Amino acid sequence: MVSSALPGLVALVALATSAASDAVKVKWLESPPEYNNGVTFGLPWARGQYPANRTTFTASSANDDPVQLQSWITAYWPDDSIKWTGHAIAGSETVYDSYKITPSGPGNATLSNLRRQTKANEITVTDSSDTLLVDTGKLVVAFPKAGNALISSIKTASGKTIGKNGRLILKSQSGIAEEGQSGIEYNDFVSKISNLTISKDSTTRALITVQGIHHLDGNSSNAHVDWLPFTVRFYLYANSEAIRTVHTIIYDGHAKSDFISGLGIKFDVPLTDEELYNRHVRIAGVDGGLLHEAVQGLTGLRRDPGKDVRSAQFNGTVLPDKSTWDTKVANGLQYIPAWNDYRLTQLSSDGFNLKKRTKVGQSWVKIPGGTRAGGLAYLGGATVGGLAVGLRDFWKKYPTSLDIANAATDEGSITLWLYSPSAEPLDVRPYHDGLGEDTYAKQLAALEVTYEDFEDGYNTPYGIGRTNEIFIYGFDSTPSADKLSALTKQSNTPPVLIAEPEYLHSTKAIGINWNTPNSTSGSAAVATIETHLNFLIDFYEKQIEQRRFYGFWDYGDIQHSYDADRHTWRYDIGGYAWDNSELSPDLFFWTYFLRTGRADVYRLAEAQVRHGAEVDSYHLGNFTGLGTRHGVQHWGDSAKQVRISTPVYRKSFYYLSGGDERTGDLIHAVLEVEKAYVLVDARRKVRKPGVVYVPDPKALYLNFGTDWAGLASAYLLEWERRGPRWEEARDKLVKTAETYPLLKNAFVTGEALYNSQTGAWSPPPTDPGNNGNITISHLSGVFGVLETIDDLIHHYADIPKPFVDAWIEYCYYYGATPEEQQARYGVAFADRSLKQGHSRLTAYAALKTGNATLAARAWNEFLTDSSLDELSPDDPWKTERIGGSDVLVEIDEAPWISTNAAALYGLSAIENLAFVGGPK
Ligand SMILES: *[C@@H]1O[C@H](CO)[C@@H](O)[C@H](O)[C@H]1NC(C)=O
Ligand SMILES: *[C@@H]1O[C@H](CO)[C@@H](O)[C@H](O)[C@H]1NC(C)=O
Ligand SMILES: *[C@@H]1O[C@H](CO)[C@@H](O)[C@H](O)[C@H]1NC(C)=O
Ligand SMILES: *[C@@H]1O[C@H](CO)[C@@H](O)[C@H](O)[C@H]1NC(C)=O
Ligand SMILES: *[C@@H]1O[C@H](CO)[C@@H](O)[C@H](O)[C@H]1NC(C)=O
Ligand SMILES: *[C@@H]1O[C@H](CO)[C@@H](O)[C@H](O)[C@H]1NC(C)=O
Ligand SMILES: CC(=O)N[C@H]1CO[C@H](CO)[C@@H](O)[C@@H]1O
Repeated sequence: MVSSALPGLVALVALATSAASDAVKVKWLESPPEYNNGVTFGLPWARGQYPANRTTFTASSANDDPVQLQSWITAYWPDDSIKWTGHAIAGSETVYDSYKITPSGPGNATLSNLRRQTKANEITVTDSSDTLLVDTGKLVVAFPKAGNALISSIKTASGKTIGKNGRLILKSQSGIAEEGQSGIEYNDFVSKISNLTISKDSTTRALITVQGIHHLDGNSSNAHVDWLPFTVRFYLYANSEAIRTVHTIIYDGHAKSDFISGLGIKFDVPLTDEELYNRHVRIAGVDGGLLHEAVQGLTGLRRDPGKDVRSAQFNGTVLPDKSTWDTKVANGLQYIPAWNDYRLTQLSSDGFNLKKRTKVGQSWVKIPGGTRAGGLAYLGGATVGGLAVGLRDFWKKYPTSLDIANAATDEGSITLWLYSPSAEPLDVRPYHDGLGEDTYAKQLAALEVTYEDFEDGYNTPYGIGRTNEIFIYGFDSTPSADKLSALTKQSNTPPVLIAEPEYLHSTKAIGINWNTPNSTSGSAAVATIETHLNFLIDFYEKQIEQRRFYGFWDYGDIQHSYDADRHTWRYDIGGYAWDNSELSPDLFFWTYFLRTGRADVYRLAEAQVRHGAEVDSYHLGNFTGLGTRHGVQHWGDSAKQVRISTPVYRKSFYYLSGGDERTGDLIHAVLEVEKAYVLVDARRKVRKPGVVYVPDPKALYLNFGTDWAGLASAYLLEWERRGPRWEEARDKLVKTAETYPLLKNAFVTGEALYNSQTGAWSPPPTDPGNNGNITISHLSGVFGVLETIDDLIHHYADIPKPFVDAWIEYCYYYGATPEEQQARYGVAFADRSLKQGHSRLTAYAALKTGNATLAARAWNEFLTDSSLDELSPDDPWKTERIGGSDVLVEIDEAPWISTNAAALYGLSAIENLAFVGGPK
């Protein structure tokens, strides 16, 4: 801990922090963690406040004990002031309830002093030709630059090697034996490193990024190309015994012949020189529970070795010398079996099995299992130390398992399986054979019945991804059970530091489309809305649990619509099954979190980011940057659009997490849709036959809401982040702002030609003379376009006024009377559905024009929509319990809720309150 080591510094830091009254408080999202192994978080800053090139940051506890900090900028305002920062604090013995982050300029010499004084706790990196050595003060970790092992060794500060040869493993098979296929090939792959990078500043936090691919094991006589590319990020903090690991794979196999049958990470654990009775196995069970075993157990025997012996073994401490034991036990040791292998398998979200054996070739012995395992395993010894490996959301992402092997030999191992080899192989083939839908006409006819938009070749998992968080802990000796239990909890709920909602809001760096609940508004209507918002959040949290929205690919998603007859979500009906972010529940959850600071909502929204950005989006191939419309399989539907992959859904998590690097990559990758639009024409099935359109990068026929908005969000984030293409991204947004209002009917044009090389818009092919086309779609306004344009307007202060006016006009006219539409555009709009969801556009127009009548119109639209995709005050606002033989298991249902309606109600309520206050 810095404070106790540096008493002389306290005064200086107190000076710095009291001088700047601008210190920002961050506190733990949940209760303070028992152990602080280092943490990263993000903070927003108001425009113009802190010049990017002249600001430094320091951290302290609430009462000014200095805390070691590393800071970096994650976003800039256009005037070069800081918009968002990322910060890392080092591991520490003391865990404070909250921290103060203080920005200051170069004049304040105390800061450089602080920096120098805290250097003792900094990470050291030694870069040699073949290895990168990172020393946190507690662990020394060697990362090879080539070969199969991602980590060649992990040593403790005292020099004990407690982990070796950390490598990825993959098992696959070319067919399914159960289906009567013969000649199936079974393959084993290991990781092969292509490259390794380390973060530039690695003082408090070092980030090592390893990329590579899975390569056929050297012993194999089969042939298989390298596949399943991976990116694994290792986060190490000064003074920390933990390595946070973010593991990403992209599926690039053939769905019909590349079945993953095991995916994991494996470490060897040296055990030479440790007596079998001093070796310990710990496996996390349920709710903090732990399996306590010694490889050679001395409890429960016919003869008692002595109470101290038993108690030390149970505790995991060194046994008293053998000479002090009861001789019957000491002399009979060779007859006490040593347990070499342990295996925990979690094949569903509801139960796990556990077993052990003395060696290969002997029967397994069953150990009582349980419901939901914590997902952490430890192997080590009382004197040689050991290693623990844990997977976040272990049971939620079933099928998973943990293997401890060779614990009775000189070198044991721990394998964490992200996909359990005990499960059936991972099947990513289409769930139906096409049903004869070989023409667009038949596909559209099928859409009429099942709401599924099918097209052969588009139902492909090629290019989807999955990211998992793994925690690796190193110990000098077997840690206490309580400690491993606490670390299991932290691996599943990694500690998060976050600023107060009022501060986040005041900076205007994360949208003005939400505000904190106004408890003094005194309005019954507002109180009811708050109750309903809370009801919806609770409802989805409970549905995830009751309906078991869990699994390797599925966790993080929710479902789309309900089948009241069967009392189940329509998990098997075409476009009604997995939601894939339809109509932006993501924005509802994130804005609800921002306004309340509720931890459960953060976790809900975080899991959705990790799912939607990975599984529902493409990272390789023709669809890179696009996402998939809702369906029975996350990747099954043939509508590939950026409305699903849009970065506006990831922005809050990205910035609040201090710039989570994987999410940053995904946001950047959405720029690739410029290329995807040339290969995938979103309206190929529904365009009028007379309209000729050949996709061309200089003239892409796009909808501003479902196509451009997602790309615009990617451009805006690239600009804010100053990513590699930021100037180009900025210039394209500027060009759009200049050219879009030149379309005769601006946003009411709906679809027009976009030049992806310049950002310029021109009239659609149906109206080359720009006489004014009108294409209104209820979908244009409900995939984050308002939120993206508002962010753009706020970021780009000099945005041309005609663009803003054009947007306000669209917001005004979508819900205006047919007479007003007629008067303005010569026709009344045909499509005016999703009225409640569009009330937020009306409220936005009211905010921007200061028109109180319009504010009333917004609330009227919100409260009196009576169509399908809305929720009204007259709805029941309660669930009903259904049991007995009507259902598989007892559940609570609310058949009057669809996720479309919930998403639109939630986001519109929050935005209307923020834009115009409550209904009068
Ligand atoms: C810092 O940024 C400001 C504003 O862009 C600029 O005027 C100034 O020259 C910069 N100073 C340094 C030292 O780079
Ligand atoms: C690292 O290798 C991957 C291929 O595995 C490649 O896509 C990526 O661009 C490389 N990155 C660097 C920084 O060289
Ligand atoms: C084992 O732990 C218990 C509880 O902490 C303690 O009371 C006992 O003394 C320990 N036994 C040994 C031998 O360390
Ligand atoms: C809360 O509501 C009251 C009453 O409507 C209003 O006067 C006040 O300005 C509101 N406060 C905020 C922060 O919006
Ligand atoms: C990608 O697009 C190209 C051009 O349209 C097409 O020829 C090719 O078949 C597509 N590849 C896949 C895997 O769909
Ligand atoms: C677009 O404008 C052209 C020419 O004014 C007209 O013929 C065509 O029907 C319009 N199409 C739409 C979709 O409004
Ligand atoms: C940029 C900044 O925060 N500078 C501060 C340095 O400390 C003096 C007082 O010693 C403050 O007045 C400055 O604002």
